[in-house]
Amino acid sequence: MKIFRVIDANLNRASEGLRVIEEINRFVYEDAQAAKNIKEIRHKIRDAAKRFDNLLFCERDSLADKGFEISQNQTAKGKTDIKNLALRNFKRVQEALRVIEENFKTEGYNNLAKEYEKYRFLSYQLEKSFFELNFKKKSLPKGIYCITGEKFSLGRDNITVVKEMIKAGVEIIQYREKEKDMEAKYNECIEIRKLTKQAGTLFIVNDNIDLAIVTEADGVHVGQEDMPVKQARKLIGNKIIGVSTHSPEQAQKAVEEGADYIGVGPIFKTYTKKDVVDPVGYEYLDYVVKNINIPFVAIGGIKTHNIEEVAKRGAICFAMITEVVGVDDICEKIAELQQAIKG
Ligand code: TZP
Ligand code: MG
Repeated sequence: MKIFRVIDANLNRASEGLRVIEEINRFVYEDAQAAKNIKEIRHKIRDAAKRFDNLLFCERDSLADKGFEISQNQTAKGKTDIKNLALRNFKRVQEALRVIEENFKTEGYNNLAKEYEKYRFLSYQLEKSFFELNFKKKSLPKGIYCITGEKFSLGRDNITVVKEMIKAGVEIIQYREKEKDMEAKYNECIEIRKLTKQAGTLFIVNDNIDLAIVTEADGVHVGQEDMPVKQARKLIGNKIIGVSTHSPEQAQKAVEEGADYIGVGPIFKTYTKKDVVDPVGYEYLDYVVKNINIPFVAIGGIKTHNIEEVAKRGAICFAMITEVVGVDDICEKIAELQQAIKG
């Protein structure tokens, strides 16, 4: 039956397409879970028609395929990139599954047709998450971006302070700790990762990319003296990379190199950070609002009394250390700041 020749060709097409996507997930994005998901559907697609294996083989006559030359010509055309390669292969898989489904239907194999329809819908979902995960621009949450600073925390440790921040409902917390050794930082980050995961709060590690990776943080924040974004990206893959910037040139460079967001500041004088550059004032903030098209967070000396003005100039995310960690009631302070942002 000729339909088995069609089905055979399209089973091969679907599995090959999936294999290409599987390898992209595995070797390019090093996303073991996504690769596993693709592998599972690839096997299911094969197994569902297993009882027809003999028929499928008998009908196969690849060298006599009249379409071979056409597809060879198409393959020869131009170069592509990973995004395109993945997209083309998802489409290829979906088309092949549709063909299998329709052909089984014409012969009355309705349950099988339904099964392949299910795989086609699954592949739409996998396509969506692939592109969301690997190509969607990441955004910063609106509102308060909390940063730890144990020595300003009125004797409380970082974990206690983080718990208060989470209780107050902040959506992003950065672990910044300049005094402790790696082991102490690692232990704190593991605990903070657990707490932030439970709460659905983004967790960013300052400076140490290795620490961000091993503690499964959502991302890293690097300064101008730290590892450049391009190299950091190679290590941290698809996770968030934020970069501190103090000038239009640094902002442009961060965008070109693929940062997910930039820190803009210090807007005001701050005594919290050692070797801090002079305040950049509103001039640089205004430049970023007008010219930079990735998310940014304003930082440096932001307090209840000046946050409204920073917001009026176009900032929607505000990072603070002392204003938050240095008060008795962190929840009350966050509520006060959130109110002040609204003006
Ligand atoms: N980067 C620029 S200013 C700054 C950092 C980490 C310190 C911000 O601390 P504070 O207490 O909110 O001024
Ligand atoms: Mg740094």
